[in-house]
Amino acid sequence: MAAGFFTVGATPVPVPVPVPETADTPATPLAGVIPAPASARPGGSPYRITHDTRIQVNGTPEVRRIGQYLAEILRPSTGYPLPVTDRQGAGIRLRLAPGDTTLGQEGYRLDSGRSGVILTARAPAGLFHGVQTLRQLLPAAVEKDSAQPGPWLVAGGTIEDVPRYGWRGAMLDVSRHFFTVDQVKRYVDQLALYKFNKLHLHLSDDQGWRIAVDSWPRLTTYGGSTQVGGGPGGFYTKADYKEIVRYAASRHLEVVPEIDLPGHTNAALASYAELNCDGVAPPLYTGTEVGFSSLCVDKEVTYDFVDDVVRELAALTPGRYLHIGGDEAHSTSHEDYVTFMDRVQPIVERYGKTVIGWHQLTGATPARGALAQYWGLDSTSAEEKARVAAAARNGTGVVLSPADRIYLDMKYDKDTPLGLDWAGYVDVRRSYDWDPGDYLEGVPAAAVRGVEAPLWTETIVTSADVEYMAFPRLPGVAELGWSPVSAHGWEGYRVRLAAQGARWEALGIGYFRSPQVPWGAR
Ligand code: NGO
Repeated sequence: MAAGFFTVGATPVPVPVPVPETADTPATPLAGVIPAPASARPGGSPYRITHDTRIQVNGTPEVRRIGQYLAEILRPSTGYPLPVTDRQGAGIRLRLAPGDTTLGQEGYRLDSGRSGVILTARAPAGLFHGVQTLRQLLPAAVEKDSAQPGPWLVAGGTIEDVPRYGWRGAMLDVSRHFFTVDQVKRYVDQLALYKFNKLHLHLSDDQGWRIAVDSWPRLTTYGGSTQVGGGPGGFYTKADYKEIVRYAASRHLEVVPEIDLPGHTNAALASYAELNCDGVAPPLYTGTEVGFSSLCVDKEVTYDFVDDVVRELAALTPGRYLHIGGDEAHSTSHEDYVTFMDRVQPIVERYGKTVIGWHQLTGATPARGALAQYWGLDSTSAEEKARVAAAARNGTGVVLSPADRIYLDMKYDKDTPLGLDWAGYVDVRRSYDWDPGDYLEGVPAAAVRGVEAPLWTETIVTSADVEYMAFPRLPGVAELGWSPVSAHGWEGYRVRLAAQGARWEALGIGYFRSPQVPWGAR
């Protein structure tokens, strides 16, 4: 190990305390960002962004786009022109080094010193994540949309950073309450700040069908016409959906669409009578009970329907995965559930996608290469956990979303005005302080693909609601997904988290001022 090099979180854990900003002290030490970098070697002079700073990109259109994205963040608050150029010179440089295999597809290196900041990555996603680090190294005021005094100093030294897991997801339930394209984009921008790379959209449920399917138009025109509490609902046209996918991709997030099957399907059953075993369409549903609906497993039309939906959705999905739900099929017998999953998973594969389902899928026969999203809790039965572990040993990948840890719709405490509490209260420490690597007994470490924080929206209506539940828990999930286990430590984390508060205020993100976090004065 080179002199002065320290691995974040090596015992004893260095606690990166944000230092007060003075004319020549950078706002944030290199290891002060969230998620904690894999390694940081502070040293040398800081870099000062000035009126003369250029953002130098190395020619490819993707790198130029990332340079422009960075410039758009920095220009309003610094008031500097920050041209994006391929001319050499001092400043911020973004460079691709495709041969640098140590950085993987998402890693990056940041070198900062008196003459500039150089971000190096093997692939554009790495540069994008490096930009998020650079952004967090600057004072929180950099996020404001009007000119601020500065100074704009980036601590000197080197960060080398690669993610622990390839799946760092967030799920938004747009069925229980509908969220517009702009609302989804706002959340995407917040996810990008913490290096998330998957946006899972829960596009259908009992209360609403939210994605246009040309061959079954009533799914949206009727099935999308309401939501929990009876509001007008809504749905995405294919153009809307493509715009979400495009925007997410511009922030290096892959959209994972979910059609929840065979339960959670009242909106579809209400739209098409023939999908019901008795041929009678139920009314639209605006309550919050679960487990009462099921597609008719014995009817051929069910599989024609699933085929059409999957075909059209797969065609809108550049990403690899298609989520088929599979949770709480309480109105489907076990035998029917297995039959249904045996027929539906090959449909997903036929349209070139890989299956992901809630972990109940492991009670059927997961397709080869499928992923199971675990949403149990400490009190989940040993038998159910063992089923997931057995599937994992058999090749099924696991994405961890334990409800009593990272369900963002769980209340923080008894006074939280929004959210549910069926999995108990989930305070900030509880959501952060666990290790995905050894969470589920009997699951081989290599089977764990990462973590995902679902936000179910029975009680969540506005973007302000989303943000109040996501912040401050969301960055902790990002750290669980990105940072090495050696970087994990609540005492250091809560200090770094506190420093994010000013950034959220600058971004207009309302958050829960958890008493567990030493927030600064407002
Ligand atoms: C459960 C249920 C959802 C609820 C959510 C509320 C899963 C996978 N199925 O999670 O329908 O909205 O809890 O927390």
